[in-house]
Amino acid sequence: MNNNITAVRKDFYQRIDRLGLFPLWERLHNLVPAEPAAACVPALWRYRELRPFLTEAGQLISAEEAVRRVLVLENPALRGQASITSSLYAGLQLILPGETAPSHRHSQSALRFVVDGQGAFTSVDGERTTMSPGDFIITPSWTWHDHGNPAADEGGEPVVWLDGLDIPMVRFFDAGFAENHQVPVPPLTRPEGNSGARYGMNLLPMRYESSSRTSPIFNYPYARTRETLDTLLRQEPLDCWEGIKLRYVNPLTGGWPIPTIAAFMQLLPKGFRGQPYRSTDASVFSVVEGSGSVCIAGQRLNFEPKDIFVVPSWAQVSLAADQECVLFSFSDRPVQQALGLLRESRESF
Ligand code: GTQ
Repeated sequence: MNNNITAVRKDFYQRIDRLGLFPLWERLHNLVPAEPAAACVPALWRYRELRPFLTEAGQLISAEEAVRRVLVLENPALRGQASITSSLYAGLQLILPGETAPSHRHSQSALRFVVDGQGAFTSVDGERTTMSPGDFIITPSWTWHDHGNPAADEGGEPVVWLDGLDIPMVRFFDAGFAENHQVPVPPLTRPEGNSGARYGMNLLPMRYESSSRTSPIFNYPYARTRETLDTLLRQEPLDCWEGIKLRYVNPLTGGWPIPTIAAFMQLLPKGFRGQPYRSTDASVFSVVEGSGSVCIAGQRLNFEPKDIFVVPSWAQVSLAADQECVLFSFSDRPVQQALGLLRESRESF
């Protein structure tokens, strides 16, 4: 290019820069890429490696003082942003016997996926549910919630769960509010199991109408999920990409359990070698049972139970199981679907 033109343009760019302007033509391809250029990268957290640090955090600070004692899983390419993908947050929360994480509420929706230990409980708007490994539990936007654990002499043991929240999404919209309850543990107003009986049995109370966009079930227990996967493994053809994969559902609508977050559970039979696929919804996986590997954009990562890994948007991914594997995952699929942005592609080797 003519040197003079280059210099004249550069001068122009400098003069408009002062007014907070820049020329689109210099950056158009970055702003409107031919395909997703994900900001996040593939990553895996080995539970075996990080568990001792959770234990240490448990000695460092109480749940009461911390409010939420969580080690946040930050995507290596998104350090400082409390994000595991561009739109989602994930963290591992520890609650020790006898502890209380005081009640608060916020615009952000949360899911809890129980990873280690059992018997802790979470309360949502006056109803409590007890946690077991593999349970998928929801805290809807703007509902009061506290967490607790029975004292050691009442059988309490350390419990760890994976928190998944739409924190980056709500931050993107600058739409977040939060407040603390006046008391750490507000009184219970319904018996345990009430919402499961009301909404979780393929039946609904007459004249029930909800204004919430979130599923009225707040614990989807693992025992039932596991049994369903097992039955379908014996009765259904395997999907070549995903094995047996089910999505958690809001029984009122047939839609997603949380307006901003989809959640899934899948079973890969021993020896499964999945075909490659890609999707615009980046996914966070928590390994429930079995060991295997995931190949993400040509990079193979081996996983064991309780490990967590992340698959970026539009990265080619394939799953392989050495033993029978059960994988939980979540993504921002409901939002992409609502906006007409979701794109998927299934490939074969
Ligand atoms: O349990 O309410 O990991 O408010 C981050 C923010 C958990 C919670 C997190 C939260 C919570």
